[in-house]
This record gives sequence, structure tokens and C-alpha cells, in this order.
Amino acid sequence: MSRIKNLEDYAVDYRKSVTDPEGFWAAQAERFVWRKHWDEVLEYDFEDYNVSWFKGGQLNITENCLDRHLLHRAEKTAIHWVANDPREEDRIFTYRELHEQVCKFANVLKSKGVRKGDRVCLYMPMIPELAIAVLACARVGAIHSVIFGGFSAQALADRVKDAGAKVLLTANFGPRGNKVIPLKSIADEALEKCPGVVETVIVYERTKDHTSWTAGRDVWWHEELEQVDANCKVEIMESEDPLFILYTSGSTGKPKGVLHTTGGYMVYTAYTFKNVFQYEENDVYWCTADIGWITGHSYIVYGPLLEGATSVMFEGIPTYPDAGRFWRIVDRLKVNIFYTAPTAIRALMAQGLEYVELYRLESLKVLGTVGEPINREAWEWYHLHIGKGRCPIVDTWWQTETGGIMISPIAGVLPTKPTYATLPLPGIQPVLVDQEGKEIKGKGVEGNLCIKFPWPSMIRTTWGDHERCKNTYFSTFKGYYFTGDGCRRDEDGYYRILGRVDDVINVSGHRLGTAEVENAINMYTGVIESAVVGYPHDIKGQGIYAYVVCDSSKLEVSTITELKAEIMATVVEKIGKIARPDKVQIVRGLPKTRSGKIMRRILRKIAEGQVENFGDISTLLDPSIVESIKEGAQKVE
Ligand code: 6R9
Repeated sequence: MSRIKNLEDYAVDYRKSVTDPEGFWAAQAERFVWRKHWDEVLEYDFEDYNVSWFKGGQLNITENCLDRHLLHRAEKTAIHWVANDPREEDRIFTYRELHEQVCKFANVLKSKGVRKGDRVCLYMPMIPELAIAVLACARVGAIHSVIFGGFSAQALADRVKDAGAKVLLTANFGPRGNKVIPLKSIADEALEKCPGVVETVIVYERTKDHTSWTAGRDVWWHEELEQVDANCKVEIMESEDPLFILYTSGSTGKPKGVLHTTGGYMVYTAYTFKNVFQYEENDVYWCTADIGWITGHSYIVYGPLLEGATSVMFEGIPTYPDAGRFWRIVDRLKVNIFYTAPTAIRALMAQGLEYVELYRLESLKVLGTVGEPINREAWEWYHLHIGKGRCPIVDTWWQTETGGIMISPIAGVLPTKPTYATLPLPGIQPVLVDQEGKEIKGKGVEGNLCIKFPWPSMIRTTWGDHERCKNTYFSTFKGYYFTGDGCRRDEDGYYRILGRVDDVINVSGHRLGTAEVENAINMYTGVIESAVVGYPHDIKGQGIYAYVVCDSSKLEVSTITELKAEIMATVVEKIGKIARPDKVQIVRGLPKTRSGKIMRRILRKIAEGQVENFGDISTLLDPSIVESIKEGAQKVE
């Protein structure tokens, strides 16, 4: 099926996707290589939550990402990698070379006993081997679970254990900006915390520095590659066989393993990649995300490779060695489609235009953003200074759970509006519901954003705990998938995401549960309890504000500065740097209702710098607490 090219195509496709979803998605799926055709396009039940797409169909997603392109695109660049250090050479993999590397590494995995259904965790820097290993897992039918390289040993251990991973893939070190992350020693520490799970650690030698080693468990990536050949038949998978687990934070408890399966995920990521970005055959496409997040899975690896695109992969950060890094790469590689996060745009904006003006940026056609709401100033700056007013911006709203882009402009086709994700893609039926779960119809309204009909790449379960999946997404509002986001539908029927309505905060586009950060803080001895809220932050979108109640004996022996530093260090140790609170306020108590519930609304207001209009606080056990927190807040830096 061809691409949506104009508003009329969009209207026609959207209508068809609603009136005949099965026919619509079957037509999309026909483009791919299936070893066996499906029997049933869709079966679903939002009560007990079960959904299957293309049931009975058999395939391997890597045959569609790689083998399928060998006839016409063998010598085309599949992955163009740019190192953190600008002096280091790029690494380029054609589809032929990528296919070969994936086959070889798939054979390495097999030689370590990895079989269909086994879990493999990846804790790696943004190097081509990460993409290769992800695809190699998929080729042998193993379930990959990529863990962002910024997570701490404890966070890694929790995920490795929950997934029950047989093999861990890592690198000795991971360069990022002017820092080097000692991935292997963090991995060692993590594995000590979850003994008896991982049998083999395969280590990529990213730098020549000394690497700690556990004989019998650790093997070198390059040495293993020498032992295998480059032929590896694909494992034939059922459409609903698991493809990957990706951990993400929710409003309660530990991060959960979102499970995605094969056929539907493939069809949807390819469809959205091609349409949203209006990808054309020879475009150079660059998504700056990390493969440790869903954006990297769907729009660095799977979506682009399924379409036979050239996908740029970048190891570094936007500000190293200076704030012109992105734009230098855009000019040098003649990038046509550029997809990044609002937090990166805001950080670069703050560095001034001189870093932008050095570059021509002529190759750019389409710009994208993802991960958090984009404020108007950042949108305008991106549009004017990067897109020179001629590149449409696609503000793509979606989630780890949705697998692919859900609400977004289609580049150059749907009119854009700053701060609006605009309209649902074909196949997506968003609704706004009130607190009672009643649909709010019409225009110029606000409510909880839900989706009322299945789409192919939706979450199938949370790993090891289907009840949790049901409770989190399908029980708040009966009959709907609940996103956790608040949303406005304006007079034009355009959607604007207002941010989370639950206890999830979004820091620099990274999702964190306030409960998760509180648990980490509470692990510091001397902390009695804590409450964490988000507050508006110029660059990060949201910052983390922690209110902490400490043991009086602790307050006697440590200064406030020491305490704060130690609390922050504890969070870094338990979760990672991304969760480090920006502000810590030591308080004598938290504002609790008589039933013991923390009134977060008040804490949010104080964190935002508001000191009045707290609303009804008569249900508080001790209203004087609010005054003392307010006073203390003045002194927090
Ligand atoms: C892809 C990704 C999901 C949450 C989501 C929402 C926020 C994502 C957004 C956006 C406003 C956008 N979010 N895209 N908010 N506008 N264009 O980011 O997945 O890490 O799971 O985060 O991010 O709050 O619910 P994930």
C-alpha cells in the first residue's frame, strides 16, 4: 500500500482503518515476508485483556529487516554510525554487511545455548553492535531486553532478574561526552546482586582499558565471532511470539517489563515510520534517541530497517565537544529526516545561535520530536533555526506501551500547530474520558486520554504479571486502554498532550515513577519517609523535587548539605543519574490526610514556587506542616 500523500489520503485511510480495521491492517501486512499467512487478523478482549494480531502467521522480523533487502538494497547503507569522539572514524554497514554481522552474532548466541524464548539482556553503549545484537536475538527467537546504559548496578540487577536472562551482553566501557561509563564493572556488580541468573557475559571491547574479568562466565565478543560462520537461518516465529521486553516506570511499584510481540509490532513500526516522516527511498534518517528506550527500538532499529532506510546511529551527546555537534553531523551526512527530544532542543537553544549559524542544514526536510510535551518557544526555535521555516515538525505522541507513534502530524500532509501532536494516525481511536470513565465528546474539551480500539503494536502483557498489565492499563476506565496522560481536544479537533495525570514524571524525556524514586530515597538509613514530585524545569521539562523526613538522630550528626548529598547519591546508586533529585528539602513531616494519604497536590504547588491557593486543606492531620514546608522551600537551592 502506498504512502499517505495528502489530506484526502489521510481521510480515506483513517476512515477505512475505523470501518474495516482488519482489512486495513491486512493490506499493510501483505508487504512483508511471511513464512505462513495468518488465519485471523485480529482477536481481542479488553476485559481480561488479550489481543492477537495476525494469528497463525509465521515470520521472522529480521528476514524483513535484512534478507528482504538483499536483492535490491544490498550495497545501500543500513546503519551509519558516528562515534562520540569526533576524531574517531564513522562505521558504515550496508544491508549486506549488517545481514552478515547479525547472522554471525546470532550464531554466537546459539553457541552459548540461547534458544527461542530465552531472554537476553543488553547493557551497552550506542555502538553498531547493540543494533546487531538486538537483531541477532530476534533472528534466533530470543527475547531481547535492552537496559539503558545510564542505569545503575541495582537497576540493572532488578531487570536482569525479573527477565530471567541467560546471557548478558555488554561492553567494557561506554564513552559519552567527556565521560566514560564503566559498563562492565557495573554489570559485574549487578550480577553479584542476582547470582545464578546469567550464565554468560559477552563483552565488546570498546576501549583498550583494563577490563575486570570472571573466567568461565565472561567471553570477548571479538573472540567469539572468530568461531562462527556467517550463515544463520531464521527461527520461524509465530506472529504473537514475544520479540522484546522493555522496562518502563509506572506510577506504582518497580518498573515493569512491557512485552511486545512480533507480527503486529513489525507492521505498525514500519507503517508509522514511512508515513509520519514521509520517508522516501534515499533519505538519510537520524533519530538521536538511545536504543535503551522504546524510541530507539522502533525508530532507530526496526522501523527504518524494515523500510530499507539508512539509519544514523550516534554514540555521543548533543553538547560534546560543543553545542554544534548535531548540526555538524546533519551537514556532513546530509541528513534529511531528524528526530530528537524537546529536552535536547531546549538545551541547545540555551547555548545560543552561534552554534547553529555555522551550519547550512540544507539537507533537512522533516523534523520530529518525541518523549515529552514541547513548549512553544522550543517548537518555534526548532522550526525557524533548524528547519529554516521550511521543514514540517512532527510532534509525535506515543509510549513504550504503544510500541509506535499514535498521535502525530504526517509530515507535510497534516497542518501542524505548535505544542499539538495534532491528529491520530490511521488505526488509532483516541477518546477523552472523565473521572467516571464517561466519554467526553465534542471539541474544546479536556480529559484522560484513552484508546478504544486495539492497534497492532500495543503492549501484550507485563512480563511475568498479566494481572498488573490488566490493572494498570485496562481497569481504570472500563473498555479502554488508559494512557496515563491528560489531553485536550481543541476547536479544530486537534489533540494536545497535557502531561501525566498519574504519579509518573518525565525528566528530560525519561519516564520515572515518583514511587520508584521515593523507594530509593527511603533506602538511605536515617530517612523515615519521603515524597517526590515533578516541577517545571526550563531544560529538562520536569525536575525532581524530593521532600524528605529524616530521623532526628541523623539530623544531629550531619549537616543538611551532607544529608542532601548523601540522599542524592543513594538515588544514583539505586536507579542511576537520571533519577537524581534536583532539589531535596528536609522537612519535619509530610502533609497527610487523616487517612494517611500524602496530599501531593500541595507539594507540587510548593515545588512550583506557589505559596497560595492550596485549596481545601481542612482534611489534613496537621495543617501547620504546610506552613513549615513553605518556609523551608524558600531556602532550597
Ligand atoms: C515514546 C516515549 C511516554 C510518555 C507519555 C507522555 C510523554 C511522549 C510526547 C509526550 C507530549 C509528546 N510523551 N511523547 N508528551 N508530547 N509528543 O516517550 O515513550 O518513554 O514510554 O514515555 O511520554 O507523557 O505517556 P515513554
